[in-house]
Amino acid sequence: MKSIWPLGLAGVLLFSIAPQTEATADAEPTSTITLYEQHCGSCHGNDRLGRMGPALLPGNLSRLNKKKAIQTITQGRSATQMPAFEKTLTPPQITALTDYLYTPPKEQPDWTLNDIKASHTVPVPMDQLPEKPVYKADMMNLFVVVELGDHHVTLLDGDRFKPIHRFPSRYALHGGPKYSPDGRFVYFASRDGWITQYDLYSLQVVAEIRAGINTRNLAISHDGRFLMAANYLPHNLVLLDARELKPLKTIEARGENGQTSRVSAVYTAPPRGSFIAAMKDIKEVWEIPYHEVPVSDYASWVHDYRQESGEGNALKTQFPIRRIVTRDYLDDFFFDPDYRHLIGTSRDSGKSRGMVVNLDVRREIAEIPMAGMPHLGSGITWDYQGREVMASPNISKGMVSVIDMADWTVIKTIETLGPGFFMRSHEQTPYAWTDVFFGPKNDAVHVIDKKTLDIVKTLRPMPGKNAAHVEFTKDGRYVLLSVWDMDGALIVYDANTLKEIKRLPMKKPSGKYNVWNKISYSRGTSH
Ligand code: DHE
Repeated sequence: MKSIWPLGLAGVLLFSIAPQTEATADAEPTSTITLYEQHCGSCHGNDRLGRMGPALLPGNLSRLNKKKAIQTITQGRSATQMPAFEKTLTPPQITALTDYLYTPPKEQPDWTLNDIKASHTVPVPMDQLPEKPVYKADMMNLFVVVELGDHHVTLLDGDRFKPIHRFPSRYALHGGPKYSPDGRFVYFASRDGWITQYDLYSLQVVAEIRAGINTRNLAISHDGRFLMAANYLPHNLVLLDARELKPLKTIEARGENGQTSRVSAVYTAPPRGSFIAAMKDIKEVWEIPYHEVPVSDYASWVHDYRQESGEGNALKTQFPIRRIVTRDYLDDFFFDPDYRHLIGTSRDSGKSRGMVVNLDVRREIAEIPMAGMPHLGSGITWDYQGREVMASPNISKGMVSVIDMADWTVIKTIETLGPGFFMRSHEQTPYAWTDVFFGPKNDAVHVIDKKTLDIVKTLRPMPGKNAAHVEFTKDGRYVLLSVWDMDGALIVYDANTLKEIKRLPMKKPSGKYNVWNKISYSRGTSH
């Protein structure tokens, strides 16, 4: 691997993204690289390989023409942390920066299977772990809470709402951490490619590996054998053994047309025994079955890895790719509860529609007309008047769409105080919660009655501070909500009375993940 940022450079620059100076026509001429480092480097990396923001190399910009790139730098990008630079930079400076982004780097960055293997560490091997937890708690009602503000994770007792432990994470964890099927191990992915396996019994890191340079997310097979990481850079998927993160295989994201692609995300489809990955730069969805892999073969690959440090022969033929060609790119997607359908959207098609892909017949079978930019990845489902509905927030308009999953019609559009990012519910609660993540009213959270589809209450947990992302306790009786601020908090509400129960100060808490809700694939949460 060539030219990578120093890994120890924690998030000191993270909050310096906002434009700081006023642009003037007679500003001193500045070299483009200095300009880039001054305004873009803290989020996208001085080497353009991505940090909190994505990598900015020509190979990752195939869907963005220069005109759109200029528009993005000038006006910012909705649903991301990308600010507008029109008050900071002059039009010629923006054009120069854009040209620079489309200039290939001196050395093409790469991260091969050998690089991945070389990054692998196992501080505490599995056979040295204790049999029982080193503390007392209901292990099924634990939460991990990601604190983005100072890159830490808090492990919380979900009965008493007391922190059990707080430990440093890799820089910029993103996406939901994934649990092993028994809930003992949790796996985190950071935007700069690190995968960490953490033991919730003994409170220590078991293994770590760098699976990519710029990573999207991580999925774990429902049988707990495999992990798959989806990358923006390089353009690939990386298969790991979930026991101690041994790397098994890299799968290049190359379409039928020969073009390579960033991977939008990868998820597990438990009833299918497959990983499902959507491509970002080619119009394809991939199903990669793992259920056909016999346990005995799997054991022999691990043996191969240990003995020869190479890919086992069996690996070369296993994990076939089943391609589904779609009409549009899939940036964001969701599944129905039995994983027969994938519902996806393209963020820049301007067509505002959801594509429904049947994974059995492997083609698009319906289109859902939807306004704005639905955030399907945050969708949830529940029973409504005897049918299954899904609800999705919208990252460009103040609305929640409720969709009938039998005929794919929008049965209600619920107006909200602004565009939202996350939604949550639980089988045992009458309510669904949605935030108003973007816009001036982002301190509000709406509570929707799942029977009437009306907003019944709007809470403002800390006026003036961004309230977002809730998660329920195992029994659905309490809701934990984040206030996304360096002086933020995790606030616990009674899920029925909607009264505040407790407030724990935290540093920009982002997502929180309940062990039981995740391993039981609750319909009210993300998977
Ligand atoms: Fe996320 C989940 C993509 C920006 C916080 N986000 C996800 C997932 C995807 C995704 C595909 C599901 C992964 C999983 O759980 O396995 N996110 C994207 C984007 O494409 C987008 C818009 C632009 C980008 O920069 O990548 C984006 N996301 C953000 C943010 O700016 C957020 C608010 C702050 C951050 O951490 O960068 C953010 N995303 C989250 C969180 C989850 C997430 C907290 C997990 C939600 C959950 O409950 O599972």
